[in-house]
Amino acid sequence: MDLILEEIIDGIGVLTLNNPAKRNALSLDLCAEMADALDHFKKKRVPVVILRAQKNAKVWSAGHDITQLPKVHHDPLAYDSPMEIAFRRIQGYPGPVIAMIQGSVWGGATDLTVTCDLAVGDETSTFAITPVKMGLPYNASGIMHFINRVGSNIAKEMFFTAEPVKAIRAYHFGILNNLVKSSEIEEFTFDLARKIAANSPLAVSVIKEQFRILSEAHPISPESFERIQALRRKVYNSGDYKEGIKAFMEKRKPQFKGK
Ligand code: LCV
Ligand code: LCV
Repeated sequence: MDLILEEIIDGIGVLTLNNPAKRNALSLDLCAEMADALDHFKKKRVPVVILRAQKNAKVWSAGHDITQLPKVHHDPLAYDSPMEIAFRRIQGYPGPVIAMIQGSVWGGATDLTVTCDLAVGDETSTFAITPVKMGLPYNASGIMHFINRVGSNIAKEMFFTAEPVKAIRAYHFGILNNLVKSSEIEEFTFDLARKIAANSPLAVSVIKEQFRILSEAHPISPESFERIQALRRKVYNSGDYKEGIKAFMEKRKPQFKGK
């Protein structure tokens, strides 16, 4: 079954998350299909891509497929994991990828949203980043996505509380470029995409790549890099991480012990 629907409508690429039974969880297969679809669009020189869920979805995406997270002693967000590969495909796509959000967005899917170039949401959209709910160490590039988008203090509030941010605040925080009514979001987003597609695709793609290079220009010493890795290893080797996953699978609240 296609976990990602791939269409080209009026010259605009449209990717639809298509696994509502699993709340569009970012499974290994769904992420792989997303990366492939972007490769197909790139070959067809599609200038702008819209990433959406099915119309009026209650849940845009439930985030990383928790049943596929490594149980313990493995990095849950490794550089070569399908979700991270899909994120880098979006960043490297030679044209804007616009997230069109209806419904609730969880965990890695909120990272996906702030990794996209633009985001348009309706009044039902909410955004939560949830590693602390599972005792999980988020990764450095993922944290940078949030700092670059909303700034440190807002990003810390989101990471420390793991609470969903509602549409109005998401708009004020800059998670959303535009907040429009559910009834208007499709037309609004397609108009935005068409406006961009009417400009020079070469200039747009080069300016996007410049943004990427400049926003990632954070010199970090090898020692700092190793310290980040050691800190994260402590977390994904911890009993808390094991308990976090187990609690989700058993559909109960986790009992964290801080080690
Ligand atoms: C696998 C799922 C999921 C799911 N994985 O429907 O950011 S980090 O670091 O935390 C990162 C590791 C990450 O992204 O972790 C995932 C964070 N996601 C969440 O915490 C959201 C977990 N899901 C939920 O809270 C609920 O499912 C929501 C509120 C999204 C939807 O609730 P609703 O009552 O509408 P169900 O919970 O009944 O879910 C429907 C089916 O989707 C599966 C869930 O197990 C169920 O499957 P079955 O019908 O087979 O029981 N599902 C939902 N989320 N992230 N599977
Ligand atoms: C030379 C001009 C100009 C002009 N240069 O009056 O950001 S980047 O990367 O794009 C960067 C390279 C950059 O800054 O590119 C320039 C971007 N600027 C624009 O796109 C605005 C171009 N101008 C216009 O859209 C209109 O001129 C505005 C809306 C500014 C004003 O319109 P209005 O009808 O009041 P006219 O267009 O009739 O212009 C009056 C005179 O000013 C000249 C224009 O050629 C005209 O000269 P003549 O009377 O000799 O015909 N002019 C206007 N803008 N950027 N010349």
